[in-house]
Amino acid sequence: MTSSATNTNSPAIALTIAGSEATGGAGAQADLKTFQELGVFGIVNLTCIVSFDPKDNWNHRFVPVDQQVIADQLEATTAAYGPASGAPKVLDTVKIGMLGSPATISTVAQALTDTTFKNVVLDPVLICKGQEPGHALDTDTALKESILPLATFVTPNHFESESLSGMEIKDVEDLKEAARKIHAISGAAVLAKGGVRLGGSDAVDVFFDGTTLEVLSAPKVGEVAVSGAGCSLAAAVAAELAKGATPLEAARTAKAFVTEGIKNRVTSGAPFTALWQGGAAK
Ligand code: PXL
Repeated sequence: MTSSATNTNSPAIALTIAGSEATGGAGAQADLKTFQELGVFGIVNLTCIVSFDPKDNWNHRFVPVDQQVIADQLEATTAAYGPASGAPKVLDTVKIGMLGSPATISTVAQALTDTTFKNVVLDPVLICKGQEPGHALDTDTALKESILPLATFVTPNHFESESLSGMEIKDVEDLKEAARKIHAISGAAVLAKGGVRLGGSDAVDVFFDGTTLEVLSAPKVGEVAVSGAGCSLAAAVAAELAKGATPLEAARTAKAFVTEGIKNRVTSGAPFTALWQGGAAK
Protein backbone atom coordinates (compact mmCIF):
# COMPACT_ATOMS: atom_id res chain seq x y z
CA MET A 1 0.00 0.00 0.00
CA THR A 2 1.41 3.40 -0.91
CA SER A 3 1.36 6.30 1.52
CA SER A 4 -1.35 8.00 -0.54
CA ALA A 5 -3.72 5.02 -0.40
CA THR A 6 -6.89 5.87 1.51
CA ASN A 7 -8.34 3.56 4.11
CA THR A 8 -12.07 3.95 3.58
CA ASN A 9 -12.68 2.45 7.02
CA SER A 10 -10.41 4.94 8.71
CA PRO A 11 -11.32 5.50 12.35
CA ALA A 12 -12.52 8.68 13.99
CA ILE A 13 -9.65 10.73 15.37
CA ALA A 14 -9.24 12.51 18.70
CA LEU A 15 -6.44 14.59 20.18
CA THR A 16 -5.67 14.92 23.86
CA ILE A 17 -3.65 17.89 25.04
CA ALA A 18 -2.58 16.59 28.42
CA GLY A 19 0.20 15.75 30.83
CA SER A 20 1.98 12.46 31.33
CA GLU A 21 1.34 10.78 34.69
CA ALA A 22 4.26 8.41 35.00
CA THR A 23 2.48 5.52 36.71
CA GLY A 24 0.00 5.30 33.83
CA GLY A 25 -3.20 5.77 35.82
CA ALA A 26 -4.14 9.32 34.86
CA GLY A 27 -3.35 11.98 32.27
CA ALA A 28 -2.39 11.35 28.67
CA GLN A 29 -1.90 7.62 29.24
CA ALA A 30 -5.48 7.23 30.49
CA ASP A 31 -6.76 9.31 27.57
CA LEU A 32 -4.92 7.32 24.93
CA LYS A 33 -6.00 3.97 26.38
CA THR A 34 -9.60 5.21 26.48
CA PHE A 35 -9.47 6.35 22.86
CA GLN A 36 -8.08 2.99 21.78
CA GLU A 37 -10.71 1.02 23.74
CA LEU A 38 -13.48 3.04 22.14
CA GLY A 39 -12.15 2.54 18.61
CA VAL A 40 -10.73 6.02 18.05
CA PHE A 41 -7.32 6.86 16.61
CA GLY A 42 -5.72 8.75 19.50
CA ILE A 43 -3.14 11.52 19.36
CA VAL A 44 -1.29 13.03 22.34
CA ASN A 45 0.25 16.48 22.55
CA LEU A 46 2.13 16.53 25.86
CA THR A 47 2.01 19.58 28.17
CA CYS A 48 3.94 18.37 31.22
CA ILE A 49 5.34 15.35 33.02
CA VAL A 50 4.01 14.46 36.47
CA SER A 51 5.94 11.97 38.62
CA PHE A 52 4.42 11.22 42.01
CA ASP A 53 6.95 11.33 44.85
CA PRO A 54 6.68 8.22 47.05
CA LYS A 55 9.12 9.85 49.51
CA ASP A 56 6.78 12.84 49.93
CA ASN A 57 3.30 11.42 50.45
CA TRP A 58 2.93 10.73 46.70
CA ASN A 59 2.71 14.47 45.97
CA HIS A 60 3.12 15.55 42.36
CA ARG A 61 6.48 16.49 40.93
CA PHE A 62 5.60 18.63 37.94
CA VAL A 63 7.84 19.50 34.98
CA PRO A 64 6.35 21.58 32.14
CA VAL A 65 7.16 20.86 28.52
CA ASP A 66 8.88 23.81 26.83
CA GLN A 67 6.31 26.18 25.28
CA GLN A 68 7.87 25.98 21.83
CA VAL A 69 7.70 22.18 21.99
CA ILE A 70 4.00 22.34 22.90
CA ALA A 71 3.38 24.71 19.97
CA ASP A 72 5.40 22.41 17.67
CA GLN A 73 3.30 19.39 18.63
CA LEU A 74 0.09 21.30 17.96
CA GLU A 75 1.44 22.52 14.62
CA ALA A 76 2.42 19.00 13.51
CA THR A 77 -0.90 17.49 14.58
CA THR A 78 -3.02 20.19 12.98
CA ALA A 79 -1.09 20.08 9.70
CA ALA A 80 -1.48 16.30 9.50
CA TYR A 81 -5.10 15.89 10.62
CA GLY A 82 -6.68 19.31 11.30
CA PRO A 83 -9.77 20.69 9.55
CA ALA A 84 -7.63 22.31 6.82
CA SER A 85 -5.27 19.32 6.38
CA GLY A 86 -7.12 17.64 3.54
CA ALA A 87 -7.04 14.37 5.52
CA PRO A 88 -9.88 12.00 4.51
CA LYS A 89 -11.01 11.85 8.14
CA VAL A 90 -10.26 15.12 9.90
CA LEU A 91 -9.48 15.72 13.52
CA ASP A 92 -12.40 17.76 14.85
CA THR A 93 -12.35 16.66 18.48
CA VAL A 94 -9.89 17.75 21.14
CA LYS A 95 -9.77 16.81 24.80
CA ILE A 96 -7.94 19.11 27.18
CA GLY A 97 -6.50 17.70 30.37
CA MET A 98 -3.81 19.07 32.62
CA LEU A 99 -2.20 22.24 31.28
CA GLY A 100 -0.49 23.19 34.53
CA SER A 101 0.72 26.75 33.96
CA PRO A 102 -0.56 30.09 32.63
CA ALA A 103 2.08 29.96 29.86
CA THR A 104 0.81 26.58 28.61
CA ILE A 105 -2.78 27.79 28.84
CA SER A 106 -1.94 30.71 26.60
CA THR A 107 -0.11 28.49 24.06
CA VAL A 108 -3.06 26.08 23.93
CA ALA A 109 -5.67 28.88 23.80
CA GLN A 110 -3.83 30.34 20.81
CA ALA A 111 -3.87 26.99 18.99
CA LEU A 112 -7.59 26.52 19.73
CA THR A 113 -8.27 30.00 18.36
CA ASP A 114 -6.14 29.50 15.22
CA THR A 115 -7.92 26.23 14.41
CA THR A 116 -11.62 25.78 15.04
CA PHE A 117 -12.49 22.33 16.36
CA LYS A 118 -16.07 21.11 16.47
CA ASN A 119 -15.72 19.47 19.88
CA VAL A 120 -13.49 20.84 22.64
CA VAL A 121 -13.88 18.69 25.74
CA LEU A 122 -12.36 20.33 28.80
CA ASP A 123 -11.50 18.39 31.95
CA PRO A 124 -10.84 21.49 34.09
CA VAL A 125 -7.97 20.10 36.17
CA LEU A 126 -7.75 22.94 38.68
CA ILE A 127 -5.49 21.75 41.46
CA CYS A 128 -2.55 19.42 41.15
CA LYS A 129 -1.61 17.89 44.51
CA GLY A 130 1.70 19.35 45.70
CA GLN A 131 1.59 22.38 43.40
CA GLU A 132 2.64 25.69 44.93
CA PRO A 133 -0.69 27.41 45.91
CA GLY A 134 0.03 30.87 44.38
CA HIS A 135 0.98 29.26 41.10
CA ALA A 136 -2.08 27.00 41.18
CA LEU A 137 -4.36 30.01 41.66
CA ASP A 138 -2.87 31.81 38.62
CA THR A 139 -3.34 28.66 36.58
CA ASP A 140 -6.96 28.26 37.69
CA THR A 141 -7.75 31.87 36.81
CA ALA A 142 -6.11 31.57 33.38
CA LEU A 143 -7.99 28.32 32.70
CA LYS A 144 -11.34 29.94 33.55
CA GLU A 145 -10.57 33.06 31.50
CA SER A 146 -9.02 31.64 28.36
CA ILE A 147 -9.88 27.95 27.95
CA LEU A 148 -13.36 27.60 29.49
CA PRO A 149 -14.96 29.97 26.91
CA LEU A 150 -13.52 27.81 24.08
CA ALA A 151 -14.92 24.54 25.49
CA THR A 152 -17.99 22.88 23.99
CA PHE A 153 -18.16 20.23 26.75
CA VAL A 154 -16.82 20.48 30.29
CA THR A 155 -16.48 17.76 32.94
CA PRO A 156 -15.83 19.35 36.37
CA ASN A 157 -15.54 17.14 39.46
CA HIS A 158 -17.13 18.11 42.77
CA PHE A 159 -14.36 20.52 43.78
CA GLU A 160 -14.11 22.04 40.31
CA SER A 161 -17.90 22.42 40.10
CA GLU A 162 -17.86 24.37 43.37
CA SER A 163 -15.03 26.54 42.13
CA LEU A 164 -16.57 27.22 38.69
CA SER A 165 -20.12 27.82 39.98
CA GLY A 166 -19.09 29.71 43.12
CA MET A 167 -21.49 27.65 45.26
CA GLU A 168 -21.25 24.91 47.83
CA ILE A 169 -22.47 21.51 46.60
CA LYS A 170 -23.91 19.26 49.30
CA ASP A 171 -26.40 17.15 47.36
CA VAL A 172 -27.72 16.36 43.89
CA GLU A 173 -30.02 19.40 43.85
CA ASP A 174 -26.97 21.63 44.41
CA LEU A 175 -25.11 19.74 41.68
CA LYS A 176 -27.98 20.44 39.24
CA GLU A 177 -27.87 24.14 40.07
CA ALA A 178 -24.07 24.19 39.68
CA ALA A 179 -24.33 22.47 36.28
CA ARG A 180 -26.79 25.17 35.16
CA LYS A 181 -24.47 27.92 36.39
CA ILE A 182 -21.42 26.41 34.69
CA HIS A 183 -23.39 26.14 31.44
CA ALA A 184 -24.39 29.81 31.80
CA ILE A 185 -20.77 30.98 32.13
CA SER A 186 -19.27 28.64 29.51
CA GLY A 187 -22.02 27.95 26.96
CA ALA A 188 -20.74 24.36 27.00
CA ALA A 189 -22.54 21.09 27.69
CA VAL A 190 -21.72 20.25 31.31
CA LEU A 191 -21.21 16.90 33.01
CA ALA A 192 -20.79 17.85 36.68
CA LYS A 193 -19.53 14.88 38.68
CA GLY A 194 -20.65 14.13 42.20
CA GLY A 195 -18.75 10.84 42.16
CA VAL A 196 -17.96 9.52 45.63
CA ARG A 197 -18.05 13.04 47.12
CA LEU A 198 -21.82 13.19 47.61
CA GLY A 199 -23.58 11.00 50.17
CA GLY A 200 -25.75 8.01 49.25
CA SER A 201 -25.17 4.64 47.65
CA ASP A 202 -24.98 5.92 44.05
CA ALA A 203 -22.28 7.87 42.21
CA VAL A 204 -24.33 10.67 40.69
CA ASP A 205 -23.36 13.03 37.89
CA VAL A 206 -25.49 15.75 36.29
CA PHE A 207 -25.62 16.51 32.57
CA PHE A 208 -26.93 19.86 31.35
CA ASP A 209 -26.60 21.32 27.85
CA GLY A 210 -28.91 24.33 28.13
CA THR A 211 -32.00 22.27 27.26
CA THR A 212 -31.77 18.77 28.70
CA LEU A 213 -30.96 18.09 32.32
CA GLU A 214 -30.27 14.43 33.12
CA VAL A 215 -29.04 12.78 36.29
CA LEU A 216 -26.68 9.91 35.51
CA SER A 217 -26.45 7.44 38.32
CA ALA A 218 -24.62 4.18 38.99
CA PRO A 219 -24.08 2.25 42.24
CA LYS A 220 -20.88 3.44 43.96
CA VAL A 221 -17.92 1.09 43.74
CA GLY A 222 -16.27 1.78 47.10
CA GLU A 223 -16.08 5.22 48.69
CA VAL A 224 -12.61 6.23 47.51
CA ALA A 225 -11.78 8.10 44.30
CA VAL A 226 -9.89 6.05 41.71
CA SER A 227 -6.99 7.55 39.79
CA GLY A 228 -7.74 8.24 36.15
CA ALA A 229 -11.52 8.29 36.50
CA GLY A 230 -11.86 11.97 35.60
CA CYS A 231 -9.39 11.74 32.71
CA SER A 232 -11.00 8.60 31.33
CA LEU A 233 -14.51 10.04 31.59
CA ALA A 234 -13.62 13.17 29.61
CA ALA A 235 -11.60 11.11 27.11
CA ALA A 236 -14.56 8.75 26.63
CA VAL A 237 -16.84 11.74 26.02
CA ALA A 238 -14.35 13.02 23.43
CA ALA A 239 -14.09 9.60 21.75
CA GLU A 240 -17.87 9.28 21.48
CA LEU A 241 -18.26 12.83 20.13
CA ALA A 242 -15.52 12.12 17.58
CA LYS A 243 -17.57 9.11 16.41
CA GLY A 244 -20.64 11.32 16.00
CA ALA A 245 -22.58 10.80 19.24
CA THR A 246 -24.66 13.62 20.67
CA PRO A 247 -23.34 15.19 23.90
CA LEU A 248 -25.97 13.35 25.99
CA GLU A 249 -25.24 9.98 24.35
CA ALA A 250 -21.51 10.61 24.86
CA ALA A 251 -22.08 11.36 28.55
CA ARG A 252 -24.10 8.16 29.07
CA THR A 253 -21.56 5.96 27.30
CA ALA A 254 -18.66 7.60 29.14
CA LYS A 255 -20.32 7.06 32.53
CA ALA A 256 -20.87 3.35 31.76
CA PHE A 257 -17.28 2.99 30.50
CA VAL A 258 -15.83 4.57 33.65
CA THR A 259 -18.07 2.53 35.96
CA GLU A 260 -16.74 -0.72 34.41
CA GLY A 261 -13.16 0.62 34.55
CA ILE A 262 -13.56 1.37 38.26
CA LYS A 263 -15.05 -2.08 38.96
CA ASN A 264 -11.93 -3.60 37.36
CA ARG A 265 -9.43 -1.14 38.89
CA VAL A 266 -5.73 -1.92 39.25
CA THR A 267 -3.93 -2.05 42.60
CA SER A 268 -0.27 -1.09 43.03
CA GLY A 269 2.25 -0.10 45.70
CA ALA A 270 0.78 3.42 45.61
CA PRO A 271 -1.94 4.31 48.15
CA PHE A 272 -4.58 4.58 45.41
CA THR A 273 -5.94 2.35 42.68
CA ALA A 274 -6.09 3.10 38.94
CA LEU A 275 -9.01 2.72 36.57
CA TRP A 276 -8.60 -0.08 34.00
CA GLN A 277 -9.81 1.09 30.61
CA GLY A 278 -10.09 -2.52 29.46
CA GLY A 279 -12.72 -3.17 32.14
CA ALA A 280 -15.70 -2.63 29.87
CA ALA A 281 -14.38 -5.08 27.25
CA LYS A 282 -13.55 -7.81 29.76
O1 PXL B 1 -6.42 13.32 37.37
C1 PXL B 1 -5.91 14.54 37.05
C2 PXL B 1 -4.57 14.47 36.37
C3 PXL B 1 -4.47 14.86 35.06
N1 PXL B 1 -3.31 14.87 34.40
C4 PXL B 1 -2.16 14.49 35.00
C5 PXL B 1 -2.17 14.07 36.32
C6 PXL B 1 -3.41 14.05 37.04
C7 PXL B 1 -3.45 13.58 38.41
O2 PXL B 1 -2.54 12.98 38.90
O3 PXL B 1 -1.03 13.69 36.91
C8 PXL B 1 -0.90 14.52 34.22
